[in-house]
Amino acid sequence: MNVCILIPTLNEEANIGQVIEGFIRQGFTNIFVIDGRSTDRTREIAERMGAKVVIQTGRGKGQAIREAFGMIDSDVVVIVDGDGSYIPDEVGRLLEPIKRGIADHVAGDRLASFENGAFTKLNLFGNKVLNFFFRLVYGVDVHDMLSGYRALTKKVYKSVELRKAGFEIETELTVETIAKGYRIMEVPITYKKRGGKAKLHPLKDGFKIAAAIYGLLKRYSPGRYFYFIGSALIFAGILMGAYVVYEWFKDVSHFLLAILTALLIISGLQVIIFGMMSDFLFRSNTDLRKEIREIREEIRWSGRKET
Ligand SMILES: Nc1nc2c(ncn2[C@@H]2O[C@H](COP(=O)(O)OP(=O)(O)OP(=O)(O)O)[C@@H](O)[C@H]2O)c(=O)[nH]1
Ligand SMILES: [Mg+2]
Repeated sequence: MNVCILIPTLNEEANIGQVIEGFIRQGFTNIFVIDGRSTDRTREIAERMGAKVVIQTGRGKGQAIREAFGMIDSDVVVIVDGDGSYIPDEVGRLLEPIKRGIADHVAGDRLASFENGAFTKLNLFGNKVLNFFFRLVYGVDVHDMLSGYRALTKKVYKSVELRKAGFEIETELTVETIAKGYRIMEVPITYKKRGGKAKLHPLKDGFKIAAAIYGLLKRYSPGRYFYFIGSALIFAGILMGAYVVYEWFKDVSHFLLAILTALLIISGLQVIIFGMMSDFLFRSNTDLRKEIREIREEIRWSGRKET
């Protein structure tokens, strides 16, 4: 099983050397640095240490990862931040479930360990809220979906469809994995304080990630995407209706509010029905795509036997 260590970097001269060195010490020689046009010595240091260094053509961590996936061909890719916050010695924890064939995508869970003190209070809170939100809307049990330390098998990293350019990339990787029916698993890892300067803006990127979590739900379950919107409309309608009825008992009539109540509940129901229909269409479409994938694999294997 050959493994490529993929490191996205943007001005990480303070950390990149020790990160690469750590992986080399573990016996990994295939190290791929995808750089976002750093203006410091990042690329020079990485090249000197024997890493393959490529400058990304676009912008953002997401675009960098997507581009790198197209250039890599090893059995497994390990993605790790170049900021020194993850420990190279712990890479075995990520690879173990893949070696044993029980997972296709393994993410390092920073929140499971007692040594997650490197989080700022805001980042820890934000991470917990976003993970809670993810579990709520997807109904899938993940605890650190924004982790920057993860291992993916070739079938996963070659089939995920990535469109997000920035820090929503981890969300998209998680959603694409479960939407395509691959097995994701979390293992506890340590999280250290990063050296150098953070590139992530907690509030701006936090809101973008929250929006991505909801927006990407369409790819996993379009039904759910509409059920939540429909339920919110109906909930608002019920609250308003309760107020209208309460006032009516006091001999006050709210005509316009009563109409609005009806509108909210009816449109909520319609959105839910729309969700049911899209779920139905999506399911048959997913089954079809799965069938096509299986047939394609079959053809590929029988082709191999003949040659
Ligand atoms: N190629 C590339 N790498 C990037 C870009 N932005 C950030 N990175 C790298 O992506 C990794 C994660 O970025 P960080 O700023 O550490 O983000 P974070 O780990 O989510 O946030 P912190 O907790 O503040 O460290 C680091 O190795 C960055 O150098 C980019 O635009 N292009
Ligand atoms: Mg970091």
